[in-house]
Amino acid sequence: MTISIETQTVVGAHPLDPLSRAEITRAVAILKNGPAAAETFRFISVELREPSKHALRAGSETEREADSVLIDRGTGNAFEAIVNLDAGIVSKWTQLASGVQPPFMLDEFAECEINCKKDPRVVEALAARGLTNLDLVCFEPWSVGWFGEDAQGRRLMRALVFVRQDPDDSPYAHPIENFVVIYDLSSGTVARVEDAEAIPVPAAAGNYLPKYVGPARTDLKPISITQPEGASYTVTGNHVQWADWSFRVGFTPREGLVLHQLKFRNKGTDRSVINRASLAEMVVPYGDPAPVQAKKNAFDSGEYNIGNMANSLKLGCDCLGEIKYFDGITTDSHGNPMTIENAICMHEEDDSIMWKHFDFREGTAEVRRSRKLVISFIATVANYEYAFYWHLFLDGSIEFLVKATGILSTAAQNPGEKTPYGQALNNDGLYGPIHQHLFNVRMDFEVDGPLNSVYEVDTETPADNPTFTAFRAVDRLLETEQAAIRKADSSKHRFWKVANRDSKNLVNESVAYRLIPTNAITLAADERSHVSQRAQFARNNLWVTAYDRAERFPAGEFPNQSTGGDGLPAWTLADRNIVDQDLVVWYTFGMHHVVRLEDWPVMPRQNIGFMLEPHGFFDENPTLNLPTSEEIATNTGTCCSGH
Ligand code: ABN
Ligand code: CU
Repeated sequence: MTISIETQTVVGAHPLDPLSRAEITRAVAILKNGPAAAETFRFISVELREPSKHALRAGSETEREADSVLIDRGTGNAFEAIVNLDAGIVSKWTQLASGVQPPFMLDEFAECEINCKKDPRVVEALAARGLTNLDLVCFEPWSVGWFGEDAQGRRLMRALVFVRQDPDDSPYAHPIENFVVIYDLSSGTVARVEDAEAIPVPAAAGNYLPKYVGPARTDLKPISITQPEGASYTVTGNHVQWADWSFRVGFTPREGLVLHQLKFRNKGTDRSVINRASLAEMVVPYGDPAPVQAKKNAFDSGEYNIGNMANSLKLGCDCLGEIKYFDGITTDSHGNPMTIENAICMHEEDDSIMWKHFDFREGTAEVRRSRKLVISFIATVANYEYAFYWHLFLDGSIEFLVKATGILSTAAQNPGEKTPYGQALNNDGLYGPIHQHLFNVRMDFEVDGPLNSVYEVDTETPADNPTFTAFRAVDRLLETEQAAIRKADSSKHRFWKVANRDSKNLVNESVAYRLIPTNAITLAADERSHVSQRAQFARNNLWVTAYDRAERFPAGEFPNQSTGGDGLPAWTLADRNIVDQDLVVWYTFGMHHVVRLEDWPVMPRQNIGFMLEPHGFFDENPTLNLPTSEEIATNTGTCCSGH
């Protein structure tokens, strides 16, 4: 079969712009015309292969290339391809090692549920538990992960099962405990039904829809955000300029939102801060040793491609104000471009005060308001929602914030029992097992240029301390990758500083940004657990690696069904020098989720995040030029970038 290949590439695209629909179509056609000709090929992802940053820095001509991951459903083999869109060729085609399982595709979720419902063993086992209306039964396909069993090259899902009481009822109130279906995507059949001790399905409902919870309160007056003169950002394609900040917006199926080339304008110069920043991995391990619960650990990003799960955001609900939306373009499993409209939202928010001083001698006050630019996306990963926000502030600080919401992944115990490994949510046997949400953000820092170093800064009391009042911050240079595998330590008020030792500030110190390690949790599971082997990135809060463009994801390129050791633990074995190097900082943080009654039936958002702050990057407070609120109200829009 010959497939016509669109010859047109997009003229004028920036080298870091995500692939357009036309480019995806062309890449897929080139692959289908070449090594992926068989009907059995499915496309896990087709995304921009970012040009080398050295080429970008040098301003060299770069080619438009696509990275694609594919799976041949005929053989079960997985492949990686590089497609050169300018030359119209597949420039690299690599079969992945047997057992490597790329992330799941969206239609595999649907397939699992449909085929589970058709399988006579499943139907019979459910009937034996008194469940005969399959329309109300929900199969929730998690990855099987890895628990020491050889999957023999099979691509396997582990479907937890829940039942609704009516079509709008929340299934998570009614888990069918000790009932799991292992579904084999390689053969398209149920591999086995794991049907152990039946526990009565909790009957009490746990609904949040208005039709169940009754009328909403009526005492809240509208908050209207108006920006009569529009927002203060300028968007050109995917390039954003806002106050002193500039950056490019990217989007990938694996990471969702990506920030590129983040710079801050200071004294007329755009100074680089971070070359590339994104959520690089997540893991949600459960601490309950009950047989079904002990096998729950979701690598929501690496197993399911969290960018593919991005919501189309709605004005007035997800984001408020003068919004600029960016679409996220990804693919369905046949390689058709799929546009997630309004996947990324960008807007300005008032942020209370930036600085103030009341001169009590004169009785006068100077106060300036802070505002932040918010760039965000929200992903639904089955039961949970994760809303990811980058906040840029006028003083050069940066926040990464995750709002975790959605619905607990629940379990059932016999009525009257109370497991110590979870929180009873009602008196009907429903409970929320204890678990963690661990995130890892990859930050390719370029503080005033690519060559940076990282210091650990602890506050210490000196040995010579006659007044007993002395304490001071002590910098310790982290010289190699092994030395830079660190944990936060609040007893030492620890933070980390990314410095450029060739760029000095007013007082001849290296300019730097600091990472404030808030929400600095690590894996609670024993080191000998399978999840701890597979998610080693989450055993420590800080990792620093020498830059290598192939090193993208901290649990490895393909964590689905991985057996562990890939990613950060493997790369850092080389123990490369990280002093005055092009380096990448990886920060693990998260939420230790000791479930509470208030998390049910839908969880009020929990905020989890960290700050990056300039630390001697500027010579003084960079917001002295902020106008007063009165001045902003009369601003003609002609003033004042940099000072
Ligand atoms: N939130 C865990 C999860 C992810 C994907 C599919 C099922 C469950
Ligand atoms: Cu949780």
